[in-house]
Amino acid sequence: MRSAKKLLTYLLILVIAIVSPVCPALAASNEGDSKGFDVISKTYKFGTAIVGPKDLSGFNSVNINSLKFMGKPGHPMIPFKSVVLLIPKGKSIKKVNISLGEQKLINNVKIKPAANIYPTFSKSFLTTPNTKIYKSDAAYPGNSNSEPMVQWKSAYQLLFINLYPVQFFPSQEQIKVAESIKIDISLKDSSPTNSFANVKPTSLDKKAVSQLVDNPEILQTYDSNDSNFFSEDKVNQQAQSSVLIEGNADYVVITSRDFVNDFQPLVDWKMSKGLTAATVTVEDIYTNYPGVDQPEQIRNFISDAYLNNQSLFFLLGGDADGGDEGSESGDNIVPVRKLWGPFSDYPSPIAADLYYACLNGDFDGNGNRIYGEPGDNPDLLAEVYVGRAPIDSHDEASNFVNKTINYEKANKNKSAWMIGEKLSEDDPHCSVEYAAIQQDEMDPSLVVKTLKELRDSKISDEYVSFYYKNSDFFKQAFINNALLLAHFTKLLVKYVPELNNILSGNGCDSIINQEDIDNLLDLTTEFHNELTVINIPADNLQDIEAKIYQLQKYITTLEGKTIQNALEMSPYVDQKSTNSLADETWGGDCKDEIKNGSEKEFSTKGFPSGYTVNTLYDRDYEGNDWPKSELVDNVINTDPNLINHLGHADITKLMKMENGDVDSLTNTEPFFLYSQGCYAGSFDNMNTDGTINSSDCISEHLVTGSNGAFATIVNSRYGWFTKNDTRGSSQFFDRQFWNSIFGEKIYNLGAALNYSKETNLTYLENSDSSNYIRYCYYEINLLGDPETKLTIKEQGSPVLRINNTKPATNQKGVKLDETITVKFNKAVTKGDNFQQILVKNSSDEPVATNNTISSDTLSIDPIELLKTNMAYTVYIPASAVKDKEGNKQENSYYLYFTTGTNDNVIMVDSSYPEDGEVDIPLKPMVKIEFDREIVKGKDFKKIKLNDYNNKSVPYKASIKKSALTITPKKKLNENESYVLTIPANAVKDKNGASLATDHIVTFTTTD
Ligand SMILES: [Ca+2]
Ligand SMILES: [Ca+2]
Ligand SMILES: [Ca+2]
Ligand SMILES: [Ca+2]
Repeated sequence: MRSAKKLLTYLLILVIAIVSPVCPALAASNEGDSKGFDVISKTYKFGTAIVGPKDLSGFNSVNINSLKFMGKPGHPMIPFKSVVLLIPKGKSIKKVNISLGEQKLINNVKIKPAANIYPTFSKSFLTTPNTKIYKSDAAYPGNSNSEPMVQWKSAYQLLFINLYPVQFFPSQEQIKVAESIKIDISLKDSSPTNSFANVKPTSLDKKAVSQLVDNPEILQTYDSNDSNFFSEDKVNQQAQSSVLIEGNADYVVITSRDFVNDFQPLVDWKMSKGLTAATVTVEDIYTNYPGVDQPEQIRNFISDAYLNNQSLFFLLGGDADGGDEGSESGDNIVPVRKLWGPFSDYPSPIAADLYYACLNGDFDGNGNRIYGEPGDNPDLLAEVYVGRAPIDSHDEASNFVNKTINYEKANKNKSAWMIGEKLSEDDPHCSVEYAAIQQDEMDPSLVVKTLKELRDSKISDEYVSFYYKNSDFFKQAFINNALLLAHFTKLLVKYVPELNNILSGNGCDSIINQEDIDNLLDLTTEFHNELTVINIPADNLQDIEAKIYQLQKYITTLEGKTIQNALEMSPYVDQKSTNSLADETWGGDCKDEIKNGSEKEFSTKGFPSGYTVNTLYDRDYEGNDWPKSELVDNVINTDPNLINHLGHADITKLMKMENGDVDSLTNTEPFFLYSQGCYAGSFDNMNTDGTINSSDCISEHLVTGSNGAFATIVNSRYGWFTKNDTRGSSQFFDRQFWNSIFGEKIYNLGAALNYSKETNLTYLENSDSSNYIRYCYYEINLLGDPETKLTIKEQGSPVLRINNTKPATNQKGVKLDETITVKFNKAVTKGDNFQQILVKNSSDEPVATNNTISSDTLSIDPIELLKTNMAYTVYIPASAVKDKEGNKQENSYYLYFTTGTNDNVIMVDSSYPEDGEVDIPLKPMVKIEFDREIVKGKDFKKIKLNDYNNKSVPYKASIKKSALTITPKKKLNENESYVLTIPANAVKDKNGASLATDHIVTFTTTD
């Protein structure tokens, strides 16, 4: 049936021109100012709201450039501006005032709802709009801003607030769009309520905060020279002590007495890398630190070490399941704090080591012993970096330690694998089919009515919306012409049995044979015949006929291919959308955003070019279900470096492997895994039904086994995806994690994990049930060493990049005779696009240049002088040059500079005679006019006037203001060529500037 539907779909395509909707992105402007430290005022100006075309149900998307979307399933997708502001040191917020700029009313807009979000565990269904909201007269979201949320990161105080420039009036189908929103924050002096107010932030903190906030200029208020602050500079650092550690300890292992020796090699290794390190036992912590329970005692120790030992990396050395529950769990060695789970359908509290990284407050503001409720105002900005070695035995500990050390030592940069599974099946009830079945029994007017109703009631019909979104032609021909749709549907009904005959009908994709091809050709012919008797406008009919003809030609090439292959190679299908055809949701689509980078809603930098990224996707695999052996034999056992996965999982199942499969892996070099799968990181062994699983979760097997992974970042509970979209909450965290690595070059696993969360914090509104984000925020844990750095192309063969340029980018006052030099980080040779290197001025005129390479330097030498006061752009394509391994640069490079005034170089304004001029009188008064007043230069006497035989002709030279006059002392010969050479330094201006080059004029006298 699936294949039959695919073929139906395919038939639909034959009359459809796939045209991607064009949505011009308009720039949003954002101007802000900061007025001292008593008030922070910022005005955010928004770009034009782009209202997309109506879909089947009459819904529109509303986009404003660079804004994100509120994504509550079934609620209107409202663009929002996330604002994060740094509050100056020593201040607190008195009042936040929001004022809206001019509002513009746009009619006939019905904002589409955000898609449902599902665990990467279950089936998914189409989203239904929230009827209460969509029937309401009230504006949505109503407020123009979210509840302000204050968070602390070390000493820094940050305000999070979201602004809503768009208000939607569902019953009127109108939106009001504010062109700007002003935010005024009045501040007051205050003594800090933050326990870490006097910590001197580390460079990583500073970097993280500067990435988050809109007003990084305030960072300086935290750069104090106060000698009480701890210094990052260890030389000047006051040695301090916490209760359990003397002096500094960048890196701390927390484990039980039994395992201290097992972690010692790791501690030694870290120290050999130059870190200070220590091991602390939970037994000592429980004896020495207060707390309502053990997790709180451990956290109090971490705070103490953070404050007094400058500790940043904490490895929790022990498993944390319920204690002696099953064969693999011993004692609860380093217990975990379980945080509030937002969903009544998924009630389990969430195992969250975040609790040990975010050290402000106690995660239980309301004191009810339920931790991490929104009302507890939990700390969500981390002070320290935490990972867990979930070990229960000496063997497990030594496996973990050895793999971690081996990875760090190996320092190899190898391949990455993107692993994607099929996430969601088709909803079997397709409304087109439904309409088709219905309409056979109805009279035509009823058919039209039914179809219209279907059109209006189904927001996202499986096939129709796809075509509607992608084809203007379809929209016109079918949507606006329900009768035609009815005819077409009737045809489909007629052909369904036949299609089922053609295909095996067993639900699997099938091979197309010659008989199928004959049948398909008959079908298209018949279809054509029937279309010609329907009243279709001539233009449309022509279009359809052309497509049928193309299709028939194409059909003849299909023998031996599968339906899926046929779709994939179809010239009619926008290949990027192919996978939506079957309306399945593919993990691979999400993984591609990480592999290639994405600008969807926010920016994710993909893998650098030159880094080998392979894919194993159900989407692309024949039969759409790659077998486990493919993963084990061809991925893991080939020793990959990185694996990034999205697919169904549970506590003992991941990437189609079970615990036993993991235990028998034979890879000799451990890898890093990031997975969005459900429960695969449930290291507390909690099952979906709340019971404690007797065996450890599969990620524990990966990191504590002798092979497998050295670290994983995984969910302790459900991962979340959306149907037919890549806006799943887990995906946002996954993207930001890799952006941390590739975009921000934060390589420590613990730091990259923190970054991935903190950059998503704007999606979490304090007052609101933006629960999927909160859920992910809590459940994503690092089972691995937080200090370990991922090895990404920095060692061995660094990525080819430009180290510096001369002039530097945006340099002003550049000399007119400047040779542009571009220095790379290694020797280069000409690449494929060396000829495409381009210099042009702001009038878009190209500048002719001589381009040469010498070792690591590319020289771009303009043949003529550059113009004065002119902006220039130098474009160096990514593959203009290559290194000796053939790697090109990651990105094309643009260099901008502006030439100076004539200050640097004297220019010739006019010259008599001009170079090459003939018929010059025999007693000429040669006159060179410059662009400024000149005086004699050091080579004034070297001005030469030579005749044809290179014999010098005596002359008299004089300067008057900006003119140099040269008069031969005797009459020149008739019809003879002369060369006048004015050396570059013959004249100068008052500042000593000279000509860029010798000015040479050749002229010929008259007969
Ligand atoms: Ca904090
Ligand atoms: Ca265990
Ligand atoms: Ca609470
Ligand atoms: Ca466990």
